[in-house]
Amino acid sequence: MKYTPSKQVKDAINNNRPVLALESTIIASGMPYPQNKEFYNKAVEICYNLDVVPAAIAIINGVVHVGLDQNQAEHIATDDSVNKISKREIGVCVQGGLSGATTVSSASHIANAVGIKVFSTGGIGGVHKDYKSTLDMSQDLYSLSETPLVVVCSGVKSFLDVEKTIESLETLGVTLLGYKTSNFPLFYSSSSNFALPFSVDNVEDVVSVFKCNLESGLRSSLLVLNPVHKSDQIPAKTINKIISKSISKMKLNKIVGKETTPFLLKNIAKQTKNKSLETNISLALNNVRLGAKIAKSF
Ligand code: PSU
Ligand code: MN
Repeated sequence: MKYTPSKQVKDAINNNRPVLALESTIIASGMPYPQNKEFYNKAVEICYNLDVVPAAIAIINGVVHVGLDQNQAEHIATDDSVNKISKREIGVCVQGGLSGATTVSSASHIANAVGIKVFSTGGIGGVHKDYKSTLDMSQDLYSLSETPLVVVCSGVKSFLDVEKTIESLETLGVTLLGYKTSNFPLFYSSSSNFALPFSVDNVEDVVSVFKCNLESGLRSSLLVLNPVHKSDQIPAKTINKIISKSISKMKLNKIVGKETTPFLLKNIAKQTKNKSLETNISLALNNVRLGAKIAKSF
């Protein structure tokens, strides 16, 4: 299967110039329109201001694009027929000539395959709270264990079991590195009681840890935990109550599988009068900024 980088992305990779990979599920279903498109435009602008080439990854009519133009981004941001494509579904999406937004698992897989080293997202997938009865654990975790990439995030999706996810990341051999934090950030909230054993406070150190990982033969990702700015966070106590209410409502409405994330995000946004959306945008842009700086520092 061939991947199709834009001319700009191809030139940058060939000339060893900084490129930052971005997933597109955050655009397709992580945020509503038009905030998703505005988020994308701002992300692109942040990259260009730092002389880094943005490479959002999406499948459009069976073609895997690395680097999207305005029309392609608009398609992903607005078209309801766009599928959510994880790593195992790249092939079926391409074969069927379909369109798909990439998750962390598929985007990181494709980014690595074309030679990109750094990838920014909002929150990764992980172990769900009802794992014991559903076995719902994101492919993201396995993908991170087999993809040598620097992945910048602000924790895991807000409604997951953080403790179990951290445990699984250890089991799967994914290195955790706090960026200016000594505890695992909780997506909407910048700190938690989960201690991170290692942290750094500059991008040069992120790059050198990653290089040491590669030199020691590791093929897993370096997960950089970048907390949301304190001024934009929602206190854990407040947001946890809201998340619990949303999960109850979801169970009442018998929502399962792929529908769970969009339902919960919409419901949390409604209950917080869109504050959760603002926080989500703020942390995701902050991760783009840090990811771009890391890419530049290679
Ligand atoms: N975090 C969010 N919203 C999202 C996602 C993460 O706050 O929409 C997306 C990311 O693309 C992530 C994916 O890779 O959800 C994981 O989905 P699942 O749990 O179905 O594997
Ligand atoms: Mn899942």
